[in-house]
Amino acid sequence: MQHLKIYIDGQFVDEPDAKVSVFDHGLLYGDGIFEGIRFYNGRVFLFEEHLDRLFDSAKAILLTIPMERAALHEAVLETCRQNNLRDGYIRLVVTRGKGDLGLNPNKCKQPTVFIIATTIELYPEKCYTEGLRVNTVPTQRVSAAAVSPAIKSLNYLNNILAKIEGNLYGAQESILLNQQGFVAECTADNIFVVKQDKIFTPHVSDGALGGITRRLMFDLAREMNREIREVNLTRYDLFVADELFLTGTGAEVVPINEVDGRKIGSGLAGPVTQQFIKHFRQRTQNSGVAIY
Ligand code: PXG
Repeated sequence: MQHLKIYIDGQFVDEPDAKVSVFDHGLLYGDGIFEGIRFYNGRVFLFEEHLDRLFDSAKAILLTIPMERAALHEAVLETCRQNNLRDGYIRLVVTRGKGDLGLNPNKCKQPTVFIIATTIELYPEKCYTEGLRVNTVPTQRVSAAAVSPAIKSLNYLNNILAKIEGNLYGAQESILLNQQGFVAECTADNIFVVKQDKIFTPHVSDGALGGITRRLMFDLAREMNREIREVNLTRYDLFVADELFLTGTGAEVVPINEVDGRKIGSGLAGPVTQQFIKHFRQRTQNSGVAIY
């Protein structure tokens, strides 16, 4: 099998040779940031939005990305080309770089940049018609006063603990609540509620990442002559929803059919969810930045 070509610090290397130091603070402390980006039909989807968020995450953690935006843009496209891919997933990572065993980032002189482009299939098609079984979990979303959930950092232990708890319940995704008991988001997805033909989603300030797919839902809603309202949501609001769905770069738009043992809808994606899935898929096919 042909190895993937990985971009790392200005070079393309075969996957077995793509290595970072054991002294890299991305590894030692989760000190770094990333983006997960999809490309469809030879075009990088919502590319500028992902770069905007990456630069915002960098600014928030006082990390200087050691490349101009235009060069990073080109490196991402070239990584797709080097692997002859037209549909897949990009992981763009910037770590604090190599330092010593102290956590002080001042010792890290050169951030590490690497880019992986590969194929992905997160959920089987059945999930998009029938939905996922999810659970709320005891691990709370980290508070914005501790580490802002708006930063897409390499520090995912909060989400991973929630995922582990969901796994223990046999759930396909886990929903995290914030410290006030309001719904925040899932481990790698935002959440939406449909009730009596109205659409709701948690505020970003309730502990949700400002998801790029989440933001797209607001645009698609306008196309559909609908409105999405940002509100505080409780578990009760999830239990009595007519429809629930998740959004994320990996998951795309995926219905939920059960939450904490409460059935949602008829067992098939509800009409509003189906409409979002349809409009989302159209967008993926007719927009994006050309790779070739
Ligand atoms: N919340 C969290 C905590 C996330 O990590 C989202 C929401 C959705 O955001 P976007 O911008 O993707 O609509 C994410 C997405 C993956 C993957 O492979 C995705 C994320 C993290 C790790 C893996 O789907 N982030």
